Amino acid sequence: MTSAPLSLDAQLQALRAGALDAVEQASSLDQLEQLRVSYLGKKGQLSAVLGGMGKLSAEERPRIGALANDVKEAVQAALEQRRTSLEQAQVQAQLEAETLDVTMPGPYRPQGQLHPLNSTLDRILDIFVGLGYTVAAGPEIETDYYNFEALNTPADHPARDMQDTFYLSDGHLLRTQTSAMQIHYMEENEPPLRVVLPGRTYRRDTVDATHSAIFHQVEILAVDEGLTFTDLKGTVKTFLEEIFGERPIRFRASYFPFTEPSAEVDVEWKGRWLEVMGCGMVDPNVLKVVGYDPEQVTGFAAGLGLERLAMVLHEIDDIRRLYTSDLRFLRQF
Ligand code: 2NM
Repeated sequence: MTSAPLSLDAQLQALRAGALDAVEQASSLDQLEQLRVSYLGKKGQLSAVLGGMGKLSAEERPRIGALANDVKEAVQAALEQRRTSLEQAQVQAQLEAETLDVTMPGPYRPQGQLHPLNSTLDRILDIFVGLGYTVAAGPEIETDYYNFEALNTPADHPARDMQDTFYLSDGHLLRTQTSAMQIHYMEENEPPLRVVLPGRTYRRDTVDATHSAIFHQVEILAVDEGLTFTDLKGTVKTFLEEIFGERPIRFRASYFPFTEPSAEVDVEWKGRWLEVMGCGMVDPNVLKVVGYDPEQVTGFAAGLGLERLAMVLHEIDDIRRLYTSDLRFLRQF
């Protein structure tokens, strides 16, 4: 027994039922698009069924045509409805996945702070910049000329001793004082000048609580017509008041190869005199060496050890703490 071919009527009804069912089951927009192509596309199932319309009688054709249209519209409507609900579900899922809990604690970002040497240096530089000084820098590897000879330090001076200075095999050395930079600066600049030069310095010291082979100095230099020791004293006093507050200071006669006269400056601190800097009028020999005329200009200079000042200000008892990067220590500042 052969089953009679289904009438177009029945085929359209079956197509509609199948399509509506499949659309209802579709679980993604991709799948839905595949269904649309499969049912309503140019080469889809509805077109295939309608291919048989040519054989229909003239009375049947409008009815089947109207039915085909109904089916098409029903499938289209179902596709549209399903698309809307799938899209809404997708948005809903996305919203849930991206929910932001505004009550959640933020990520922990550890807060760093300046190293005490840097914060101390910043304070010093700010003071001198406020007085009209320019900040400058220079090389750490020097020649004997810039580190000693130009600074009026004679060949037999103890500071030149191999015991005190790091010499490189090619005859260069690691600067033992930032003053070497002043010579470069004066060579490259004409008076009047006011400059503050911070930097790392090197000495062959045995390391202990108050000595380090690598340390830092800050020096100032002013060269102009008519500068006197009084100008130097005023500058030093102003600086120390900014750093330590208003308290007694005293100048003690001293000696440096590159200044004459020279003095050391003490501050009264916790009931005792504390030596904090050296200073003096730049020796005429130094001015001559850089091509200045000591009859025309005079200069004053002063220098201090950065570690020592930071240690006094922060009550640090051992210079090595400044270099060992122990966070338990550094977090205190
Ligand atoms: C000090 C103390 C006294 C100084 C002198 C010079 C130069 F280059 F102008 F001669 N620069 N720095 C100087 C003078 C430094 O530090 C304790």
